[in-house]
Amino acid sequence: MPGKKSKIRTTEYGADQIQVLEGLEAVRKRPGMYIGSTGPRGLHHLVYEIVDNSIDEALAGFCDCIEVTILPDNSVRVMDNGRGIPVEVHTQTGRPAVEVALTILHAGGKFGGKGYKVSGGLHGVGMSVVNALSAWLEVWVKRDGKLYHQKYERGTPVTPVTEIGLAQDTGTIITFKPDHTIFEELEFNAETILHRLRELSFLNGGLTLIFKDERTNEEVVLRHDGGIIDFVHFLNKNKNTIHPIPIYLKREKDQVIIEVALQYNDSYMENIYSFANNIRTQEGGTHEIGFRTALTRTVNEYARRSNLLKENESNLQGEDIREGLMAIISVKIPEPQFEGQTKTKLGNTEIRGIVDSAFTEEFSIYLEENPAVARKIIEKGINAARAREAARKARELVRRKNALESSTLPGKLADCSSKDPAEGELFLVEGDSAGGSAKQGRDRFFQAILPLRGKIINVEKARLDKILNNEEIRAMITAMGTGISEEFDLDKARYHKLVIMTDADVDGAHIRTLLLTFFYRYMRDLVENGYVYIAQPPLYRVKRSREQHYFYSNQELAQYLKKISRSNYSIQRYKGLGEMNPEQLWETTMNPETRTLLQVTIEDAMKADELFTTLMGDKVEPRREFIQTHAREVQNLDI
Ligand code: 0RA
Repeated sequence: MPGKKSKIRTTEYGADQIQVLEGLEAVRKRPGMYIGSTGPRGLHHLVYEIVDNSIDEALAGFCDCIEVTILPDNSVRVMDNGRGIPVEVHTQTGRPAVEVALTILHAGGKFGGKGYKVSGGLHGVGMSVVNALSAWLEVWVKRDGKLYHQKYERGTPVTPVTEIGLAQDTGTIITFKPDHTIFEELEFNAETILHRLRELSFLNGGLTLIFKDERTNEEVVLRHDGGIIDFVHFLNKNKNTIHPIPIYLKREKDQVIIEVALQYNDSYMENIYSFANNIRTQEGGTHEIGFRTALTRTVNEYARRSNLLKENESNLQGEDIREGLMAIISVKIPEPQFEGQTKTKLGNTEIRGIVDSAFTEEFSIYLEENPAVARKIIEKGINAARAREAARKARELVRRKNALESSTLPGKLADCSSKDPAEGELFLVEGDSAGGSAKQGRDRFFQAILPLRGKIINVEKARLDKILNNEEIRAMITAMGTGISEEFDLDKARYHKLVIMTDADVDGAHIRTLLLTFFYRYMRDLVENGYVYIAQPPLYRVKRSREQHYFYSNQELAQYLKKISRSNYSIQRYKGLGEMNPEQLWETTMNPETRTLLQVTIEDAMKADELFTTLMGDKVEPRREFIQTHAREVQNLDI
C-alpha cells in the first residue's frame, strides 16, 4: 500500500497518513454513502457541510457572520469570523489540527470543540468528505495574529500548512471546487443555496449570513434578530392571520435549547416545520410529538374551563386544532439521534417531555391572557371538526357512488390497455377538443387520457368536502386510484406517470397551478415520488420545403431562423393544443422518443407552500405582484 499514493509533500509519511488516504479513498469510491448522491443534491450538500461547521462555531458563541460565495468558475468560498480552525500540531497524528479536520473522516469538531454540533442526520459527515470529493480545496486560517494557508487536491495535501502573513482578526476561509470526475453536474443553483441560508438565518437569530453569486453579481444579506418569530411571519406573509403577533417560547435547560413560534392563519392548512440542530426533521419525532400533545391538551382544557366546549360536547381532535396553524419548533441538543427512513426523525426520548411541559405552561398563560385570540382558535377548531365530519360523509359518498357505478372508472377516461402501473401514463388534458386529439394520437397500450373541462376548483380556498363535490377532481382521484389525504395509498396508483398537458397560455398556466396545488395538498406523495410531470408542447412549427421543425421556446426559434434566414419558410404559432392534429400532438408532446417531460419535484414543501399561497391565497396584493414580476414569462408563453 505505501507508495501507491505519493502526492504528499508535507512531512514524513507515517502509518497515520496511510489510513487517512484509505479513508478518503473510500469516500471517493462510494460518495453516495457519505453525501447521498452525486447529483445536484449531493453537490449542494458539500456547501451545507462546510457552512454547518461555521454554524457550529456560531452556536458556540464565537462567530456572528458567515459569507458564502459562488465564484465564477463554480467553486464556492465559505468565510466565517470564528476563532479559526486550530493549526497547532495534534499530538495523536503529529499533524496540524486543521489538516486533521480536513483529512480524517469524522474528525470535524472532536478536538477542543464542545457544545452543539449540527452533526448528525443528513449533514455532519465532516469537512474531510468535502475535501475528498473536491478537485481542489484551499483553507485559510486567521488565528493568533497570523494567516495560515494549506491546499489540497482530491483530499490530499499538496502544500504544508504555511504561515503566509499576518492577520488582525480571526476566522476561517474555505474555498473548494467539486471534482468533475465525481459529480454529474458542477453548476451550483443560487436559489437552492439561498433557500438553505435563509432557513439558517431564521433558525439562528442574530447571525448574519451573506450570500454572493459572482456569476451574476447577486448579493443578499440575511439576518433575522427575531429568529423563528420572523420565520413564522415570513411563512404567513401572504395569509390572513388571526392574531398579529406569533406566540413564542424559549427554554434552555441542561444544554438543551427549545424554541417554539406559532401563529394561526385563516386557511385550512396545517404547517408544522420542526428542526433539530438546524436540520429539518421531515419525519417529525419527539420534539414534534411533545408539541402536538401539549397543544391539543391545552386548547381542550382551556375550552372546557371557559365553557366554549359544553359538558356534553366531545373534545376537539388534534387535527381540528391544527387547522390554519403555522408553527416552527426548533431544538438544539448536544447529541441528537436521528432515526426513521430518511434519518429525519428526532429520537431523543427526553425531548418529548421537555417540549410538552414548556409549551403547556407557556401556552396556558397565553390563552388566559388573550381570551379573544383563544376564542378564535377554539371557534376555528369547532368549525374544523364540523367540516371534518362533512368531509367524511362526502368521502363515503364518493366511495359509495364509485361502487354503484359498476366500472369504478370515470366515463371520460380513455384508459390504456396495459394493466402494469409502472409503464402506465395518465395524461390530464385541458379541454375536450385537445382531449380528443390526444385520444387519437396516443399509444393506447400505455397512455390513458382524461380530458378536464374548464377550470378545476381552487383548492386553497375550499375545504375537502367542497373539493370532493367537484366532478373533475373526483374523476382524477378515481382514475389515479390512490385516494387522497389520510387514505392516500401510493401502492394503489394505476399509473406511475401523471402528465399535465395544458395550453401554453395564461389559462393553461392557471389550470396547471391549480392541479399542482391539489396534488401538493392532497396527494403529496405522488409529487414527492416523482410521479407528476408537465408536458411540453411546442410553441412553433417552421415549414421549409419538405422539412418541418418544432420549437419549444422563442429562443430556439430565433436561433434556427438566423441559420435559414435566406430561404423560404412559413411559421405556425400554436396557441393551444387543439391546433395540433393527433399525429402532431403525438410526435411533439406525447411520444416518449421525441417529447420532453418536466418532472415536478417538491424538493421543499416550504418553498412550494409559499409559491402556491402567493398565487392562490386570499390576499390580492401578493398575487398581483407575482403576476407583474412574471409578466415577461407569461408574455413569452402567450404572444
Ligand atoms: C475546533 C476548535 C476551535 C475552532 C474550531 C474547531 C473551528 C472549526 C471551524 C470550521 C469552520 N469554521 C470553524 N471555526 C472554528 C477553537 C479552539 C480554540 O480556539 O480554543
